Amino acid sequence: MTITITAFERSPDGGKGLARDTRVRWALEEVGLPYAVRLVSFRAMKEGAHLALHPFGQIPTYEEGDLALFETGSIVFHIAQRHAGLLPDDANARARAITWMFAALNTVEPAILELATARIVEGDKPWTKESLPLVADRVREKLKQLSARLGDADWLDGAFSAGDLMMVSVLLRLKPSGILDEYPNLSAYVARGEARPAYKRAFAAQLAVNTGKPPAG
Ligand code: GTB
Repeated sequence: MTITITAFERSPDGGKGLARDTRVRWALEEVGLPYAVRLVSFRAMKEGAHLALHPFGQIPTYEEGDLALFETGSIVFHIAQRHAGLLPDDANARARAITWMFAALNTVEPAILELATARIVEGDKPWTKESLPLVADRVREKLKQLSARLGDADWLDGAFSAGDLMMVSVLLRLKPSGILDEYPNLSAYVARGEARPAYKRAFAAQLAVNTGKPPAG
């Protein structure tokens, strides 16, 4: 059955892979599922056809037969549940991998989004000069805790899982800030994620959309 996802017609990051279709592409690449991409403009995202798929008028969405999903957590979980490669077979290990997906989205990502909002959306506001260091420290607190848990392991709980895919995707958003470099084991963790062939294919595919050039190779 054809899988179709949506992505920005032109991502504001110009193809750095920070828009959330990248994590869905990555999950699909990890499990070896082919997919099609429908590109949507900012205007189309807020109109009827897209709103029927995504009530909040955002990307990405996921269509497979008569199933339509939104929210990257739900989409990646759906892919991971139905296809081998992203969740362990052992029930307890599987539950822990799912826990890391939730931790990435509910505990780590909100702090990172707050920082992105302070820097990009509110960068010119009078209060940002004072609030930015506080917001950055809230991110550091989460990174310190995550770094302590990861230690010198390659992945968060044994083999690479959907939990790592989501955590690396969330942490990638920090790259432009330089904060990630303060935690060498976390920057190495993110680099390990980026080095995965499936991530490289996902990144190249979204870059091709944003540069108009087909992926190399
Ligand atoms: N919780 C939802 C999910 O995980 O699926 C959030 C989806 C979401 O935020 N989608 C964004 C969107 O559609 C794109 S990814 N925004 C348009 C809108 O709300 O009108 C967020 C994003 C956008 C741009 C960059 N960037 O340029 O660096 C990074 C991340």
